[in-house]
Amino acid sequence: MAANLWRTFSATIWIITLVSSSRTRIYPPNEVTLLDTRTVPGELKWAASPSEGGWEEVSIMDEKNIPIRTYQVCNVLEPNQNNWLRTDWIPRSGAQRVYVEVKFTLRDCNSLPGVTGTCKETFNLYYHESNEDRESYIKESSFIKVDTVAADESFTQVDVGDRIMKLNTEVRDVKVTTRKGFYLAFQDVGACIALVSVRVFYKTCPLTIRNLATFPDTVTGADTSSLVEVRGSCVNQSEEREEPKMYCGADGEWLVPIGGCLCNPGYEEKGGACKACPAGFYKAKSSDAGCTKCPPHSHSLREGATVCDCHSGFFRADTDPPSMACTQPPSAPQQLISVVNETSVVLEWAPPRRLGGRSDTSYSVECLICQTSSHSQLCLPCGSDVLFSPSQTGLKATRVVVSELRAHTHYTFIVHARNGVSQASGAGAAQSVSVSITTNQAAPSPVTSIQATDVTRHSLSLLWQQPDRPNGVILEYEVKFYEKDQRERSYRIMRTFSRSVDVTGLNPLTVYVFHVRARTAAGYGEFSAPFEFSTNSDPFPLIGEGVNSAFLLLSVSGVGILLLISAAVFIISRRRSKYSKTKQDSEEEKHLNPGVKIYVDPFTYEDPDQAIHEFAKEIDVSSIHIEKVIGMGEFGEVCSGRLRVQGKREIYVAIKSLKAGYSDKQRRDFLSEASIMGQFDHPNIIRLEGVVTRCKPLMIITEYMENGSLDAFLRKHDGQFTVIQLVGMLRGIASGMKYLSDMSYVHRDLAARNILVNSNLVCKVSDFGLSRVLEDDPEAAYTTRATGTYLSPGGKIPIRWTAPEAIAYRKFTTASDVWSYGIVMWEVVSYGERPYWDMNNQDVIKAIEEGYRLPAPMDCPVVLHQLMLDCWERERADRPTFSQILNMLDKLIRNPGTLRRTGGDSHSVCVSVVPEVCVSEWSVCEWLQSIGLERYRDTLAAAGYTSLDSLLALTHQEMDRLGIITPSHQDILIASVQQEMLSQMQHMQCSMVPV
Ligand code: ACK
Repeated sequence: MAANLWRTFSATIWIITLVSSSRTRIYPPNEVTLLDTRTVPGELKWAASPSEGGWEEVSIMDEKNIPIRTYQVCNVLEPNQNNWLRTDWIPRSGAQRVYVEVKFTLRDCNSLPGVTGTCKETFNLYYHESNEDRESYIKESSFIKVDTVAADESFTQVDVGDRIMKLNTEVRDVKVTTRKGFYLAFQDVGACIALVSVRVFYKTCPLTIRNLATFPDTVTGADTSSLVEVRGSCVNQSEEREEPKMYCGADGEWLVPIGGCLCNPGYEEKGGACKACPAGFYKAKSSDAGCTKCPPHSHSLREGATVCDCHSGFFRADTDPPSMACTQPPSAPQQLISVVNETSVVLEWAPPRRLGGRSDTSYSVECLICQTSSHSQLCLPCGSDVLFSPSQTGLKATRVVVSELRAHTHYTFIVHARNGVSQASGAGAAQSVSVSITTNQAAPSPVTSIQATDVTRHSLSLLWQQPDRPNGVILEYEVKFYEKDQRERSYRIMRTFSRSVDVTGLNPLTVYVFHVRARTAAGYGEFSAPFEFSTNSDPFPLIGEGVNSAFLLLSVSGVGILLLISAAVFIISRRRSKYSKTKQDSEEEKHLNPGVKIYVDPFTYEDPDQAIHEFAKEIDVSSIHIEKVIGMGEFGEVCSGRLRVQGKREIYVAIKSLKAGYSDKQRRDFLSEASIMGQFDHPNIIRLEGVVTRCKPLMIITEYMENGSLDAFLRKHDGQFTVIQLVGMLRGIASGMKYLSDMSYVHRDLAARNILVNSNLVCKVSDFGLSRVLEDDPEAAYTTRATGTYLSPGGKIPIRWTAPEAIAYRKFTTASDVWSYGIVMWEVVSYGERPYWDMNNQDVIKAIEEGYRLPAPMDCPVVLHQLMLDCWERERADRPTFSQILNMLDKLIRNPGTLRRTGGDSHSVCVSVVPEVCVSEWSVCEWLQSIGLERYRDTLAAAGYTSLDSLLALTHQEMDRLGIITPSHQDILIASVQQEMLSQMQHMQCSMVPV
């Protein structure tokens, strides 16, 4: 009956309700259809339960006469209907939520007679997830209900008659995430219903391009509220600006675009893609908005240019942006003018005529020092000492001051103009203009380094270097000094021709400030910066305080001419004696000489312990750390170790100890060395640190000398030093000996073995004590009458080092120390050779008596051997003093050229054009060389000036007559000859050397 009922209405229904259908249907772009009954060709053949009398498949025609499948059921008259219709297995194809769109018609129960209680107007929709696509029967219990679907519209008989469309469309969605696919089922519980079409689909967010990033077709999430985060990828010829991202919403809409991409350089955005810039355009950076026309003086021939190329002759600097026009280097600076002021010059110029389209023009100044000969000009770069203000390169202003130039010198200055493209435009592109100038005379630059040596309580010697830029011949130095505390309220001035001066009459333990300046014909230069030196302290009572400084000033500043004249007279009258008898034999005089400290013989003390405690500091033995034995002395071992006195830093020391079982005399003799040493304070005398007398063994602690004794040291380093180094060592010894002689101390055993050398090659006189010469020197020998020399019995003498008068009758004086010093010189220059080699002592004494003297060691400078011979004068009064020796060595150090001539030379630097009248230490030629005026050698020789004496007669008129017309040369000749005569006053001799 149900079937009949349905049939009663069905034909009419289909005609009026069907929407257009076709096999090819158009769906919304964000929906992917999994099943559409209207596109299925042939029968659907879905499973139905019961298979008979329930859902029935009915094929009908749509309005286009295309057959479609429908399912119908209309068991409205029978109660307890439970008719199931199940679709085929639908693969979910990645979908997570599927939509079921059901189009159906439903008969209004009220329009059916006699169905009350049995007729329903709804049906139920179920789903069941499954991997299985062949489930044969409908297992109702495995289905989950999606919803009860009621019709929005139902129709009646009347409706049908009116042909009003009553098709219902209901859509339900369901999450399907657990299996590969699912089944849908429709449960009818007693309605009159026709399922006209069923469509199953899921939603996607379709492929899209947003902000130049492509986002792929994306299946929506499982829940209605879920958002799927999707990362986009940049379109061709673009790069990521910021990670492109969007969210795919459940309804298939893209939401919240973030980030995006930018077209690469050379490309611009057009219609969501990146297109190449056309020729004549460029885009430099991806962030640039779009392609831009090439800037002036540039072009791009190809598409996709990132920068435009410069036209020929135009350039772009590395730092120029691509948007900047191409430019050119500047032309040369213009109108360069120079204003010379002594040794500086102001250069000014006008900017180049063409700046090349840029505003970064800068200038640099090249400085060349030029010498012009008749044919050519030779220019070399100026030294780094030339100053440029504000700078030499990178100048923005068109003016520079060049200073510190040499006086009277030709310079060429080249001003280069350049800008940012000078380099890019190639070498030589810097345009330039030049000017040549000659500097004027200038005063000398300041002296930059001053040293103090021979510092005593009342005096010191200053040494300094010639100024870096003398700017002419230096005629004189002026030394200004004052007590630091006094500032410049009262100062003293000394003048000297040499680069050293002995400053005397100073107060002890006082800091003095010294300034030195040089004078040339152009006047005085600036004073040097201040140099501070302190005088020494003195533990002794003074006999007469202070040397008369006024006298010293008078003598040094060379009130001169008067003195010189008397000096000249003196020289002539003393021609046979080169060295005056000033200090020899003068121990008594010393006591009378005010201001000179003398040494006190510790044996004059009744109690020798009193002397030791007056002159030596007692050291706590706990502050001494003995490390190793370094030798054997007469009284016991010599060790090295460390001394730490409280409040002072730890120092290395040598420790001499007195071996056990000593006699009183030995104790006294041992300690006498410390009592003597303790009185001395000089950089070339070994320094006493103190003594240990309060416990045993007794010790004498002195400074440690790393290189040990000089003779062994030289033997070890045979031939390894320069002559200047050797002379430096000799100078140190002479300085120490001068100090000792000034203190009236006679050493008696001066020999290289008694000189100690520290790590700085500083030589210090050591080995003091009164009995030692007679006792502890292995070189000391008893002399006998067989030598032809008389002496009191019992004394032992180091024959090879001792002057004949000391050997003969024990006349030990500073002059005999000078003899020994001559032997030390020989030892030093021969690198520790034994004097008189293996001759025996008697033969040595005999040979000396007969006039034999040691010959010059190999490579010995003539001047040094001459000085040795002077020290070995038979007459002790004819020997030089240590002060003279020191002066001589200083002079040699200052003029190292004079050391070049050795006995082995076949020819000397200076070849005399006329025989030297007097073979003094300076020939006229050498002397002229030392003052830089050897050019006048022939002129002076031809005029009969063949000795330094004769040069004293030189006057300005005489020099004018001889053609020596340069005023500064005249001045220097006169000044220098006076100076030389002063220093030679006591140091000139014309004697042959007996060999
Ligand atoms: O030639 P040398 O190494 O130097 O051997 C002798 C040894 O002790 C015996 O006199 C060395 N000597 C003496 N006094 C000192 C010192 N103050 N510093 C270093 N070595 C010293 C000397």
